[in-house]
Amino acid sequence: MKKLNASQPFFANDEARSSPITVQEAKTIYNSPFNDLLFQAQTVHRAHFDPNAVQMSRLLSIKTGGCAEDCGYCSQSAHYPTGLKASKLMEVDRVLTEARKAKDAGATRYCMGAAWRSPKDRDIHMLVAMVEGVKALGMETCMTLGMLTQAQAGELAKAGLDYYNHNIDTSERFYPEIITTRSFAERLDTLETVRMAGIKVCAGGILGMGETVDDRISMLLTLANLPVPPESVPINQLIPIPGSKLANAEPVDAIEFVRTIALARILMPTSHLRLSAGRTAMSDEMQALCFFAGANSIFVGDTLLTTDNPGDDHDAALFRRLGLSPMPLEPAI
Ligand code: SAM
Ligand code: DTB
Ligand code: SF4
Repeated sequence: MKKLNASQPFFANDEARSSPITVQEAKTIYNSPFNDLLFQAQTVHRAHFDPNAVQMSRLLSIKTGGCAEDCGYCSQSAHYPTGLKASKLMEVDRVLTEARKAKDAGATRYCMGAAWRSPKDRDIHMLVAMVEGVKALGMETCMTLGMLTQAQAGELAKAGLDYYNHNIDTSERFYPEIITTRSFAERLDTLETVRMAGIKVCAGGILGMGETVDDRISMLLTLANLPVPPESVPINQLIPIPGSKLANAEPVDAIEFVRTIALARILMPTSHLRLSAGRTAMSDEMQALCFFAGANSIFVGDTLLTTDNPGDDHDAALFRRLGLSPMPLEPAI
């Protein structure tokens, strides 16, 4: 077993490395002394990113609630009495008005989410118009719409969609305890469809659903060992939704959360790692540790899809306290 040694950084996706990283190797990294783990993660982080720059994305729910899937964590599943009102697909103009506000507030990526198992072909022309409109504002575009066919992914790619978010959420083992209306394998199929269409992949998961540490490690290994690791990896802390299956899930331990972020950074050195849902429940100190462990992206603004987010004032104060600055958009080549 490879021993973690702070003076010999362990770069999982090193060019020199030909074999995928093993479960045992990942466990060794995860379980190393906290200071060694964080030093290692920060070392990897600095080799690839400006350590004080944080990418800022903004979310909008373009179609809310009434979803056919039974995801146990979600406010939008029709299977649970969460009290959320369902709505139709939002008009393109309204989406663009909201995107403009997000850009003015400093966001560089606009992420549009729909509570669907998969989009209907008849909706694609509106989705295409949204992507084109947001791109024309000079922002990166991201969508999360459920499963896609090859043809749908192709249309969205042609419109200029930069990223597609599709989370694997947890380990393959634990997945059926959280969602029964679709499989882990279907999730991976959609990720492949998106990749083949030439869209960048955003895929991550949720901590705090009752999974074990081994499940978290397994989830990260699945992501890191994809043929090409996701360019963007959102790590969400469960926001417990009253009425949902996971309303009373045991909260994840903060140190374990930070360890998971550090392992994700070490396993996926060049991916943007997003400290996603759940920041309202985190202290500034915990968020600071997450940034030190290699998180370098957040959702900004006072709402996520259907739940609260810290908001611009709080985040501006946090950035000031930590000396962080917004990551500029890379110029398109
Ligand atoms: N319907 C699409 C799908 O499931 O792929 C897109 C929207 S869905 C809300 C996007 C992701 O948000 C989920 O995969 C899950 O990881 C995350 N999410 C949803 N509800 C959450 C909650 N209550 N707490 C934390 N993360 C959540
Ligand atoms: C992701 O991993 N987190 C975002 C985004 N991808 C689409 C969604 C978080 C949703 C939090 C619960 C809500 O607001 O409904
Ligand atoms: Fe539907 Fe997505 Fe929520 Fe699952 S996570 S219930 S697919 S909106």
